[in-house]
Amino acid sequence: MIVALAGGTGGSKMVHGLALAGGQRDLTAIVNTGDDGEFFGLLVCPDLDINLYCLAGVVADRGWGYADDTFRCLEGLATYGRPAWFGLGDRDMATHIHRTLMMRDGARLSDVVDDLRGRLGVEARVLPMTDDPVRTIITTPTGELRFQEYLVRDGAREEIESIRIEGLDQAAPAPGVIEAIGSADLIVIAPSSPIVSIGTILGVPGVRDALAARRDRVIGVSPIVGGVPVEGPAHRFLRGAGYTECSARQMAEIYADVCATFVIHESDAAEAAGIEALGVRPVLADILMPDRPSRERLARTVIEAAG
Ligand code: FO1
Repeated sequence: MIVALAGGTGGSKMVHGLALAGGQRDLTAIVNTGDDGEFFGLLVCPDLDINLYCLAGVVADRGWGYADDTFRCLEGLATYGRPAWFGLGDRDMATHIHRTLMMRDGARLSDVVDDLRGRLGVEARVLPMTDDPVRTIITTPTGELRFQEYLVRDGAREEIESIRIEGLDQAAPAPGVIEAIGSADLIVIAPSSPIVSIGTILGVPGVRDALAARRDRVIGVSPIVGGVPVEGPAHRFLRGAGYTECSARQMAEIYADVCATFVIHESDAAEAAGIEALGVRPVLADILMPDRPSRERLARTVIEAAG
């Protein structure tokens, strides 16, 4: 069994590649829920949905939301003066309505994800990191923002002063999370943000220790190439969390206690010695995943590198 820790757009590509390389039945994705939020009274879980849609083969080309969706409902809400900056498509909205109704009737988030998984024909196991509400709050010079307000509404424009993950200290790992880590043949840390995606998963009490106990079987993939994030404003999140360096080496340092092997881009070969000095084995590969073949190729490299 391969276990992947993943955030949204970057992480889902790695999860998809692992599914292509090793099959969905042997794959468990443990997914960040710190990006979740309430919109129009509906619970929206972007990273879980991106991974589910990706594994189901229905994700839109832009990497989030449902393929070929329409936005009539959102347009209607805008007509009524409602904020429509978060692109919830009509088909996507059905996911959020179904989830919210199930939870109103007492279901846990992990029950909902398993229900969505089955109905969308996904064979891989997809687990939220926790069933408890966890929300990433960003403080900028102009005030506190919910994660999606900072990222999507405001386009991650401002510098971050601090990052607070509400509810994380009280959260319990979702059923199956610790067991999956404990019994996995291989655990892959996807190239998602080390602060607001993977960092949040590792912050769920018990998860970092469970991973550290399997360190020899953990392999990470760098989300940074040439000092620049492959996707999203990871550099802002790093600075907001107090890191001055944005590099593959810095990523390896953040994961050094939980990860024995770290895959970096070939062009970052000069950072390999610094990574080795941390006690982490560096592996050089083409880690960019613009399309299906490159995702599968990287997944095979990761599986082979872990031995
Ligand atoms: N990302 C955007 O950049 N703009 C959007 O309008 C947007 C809407 C959206 C709706 C549902 C969903 O599941 C994801 C959505 N995302 C959108 C992606 C998402 O906000 C981020 O990529 C993740 O939170 C980061 O992992």
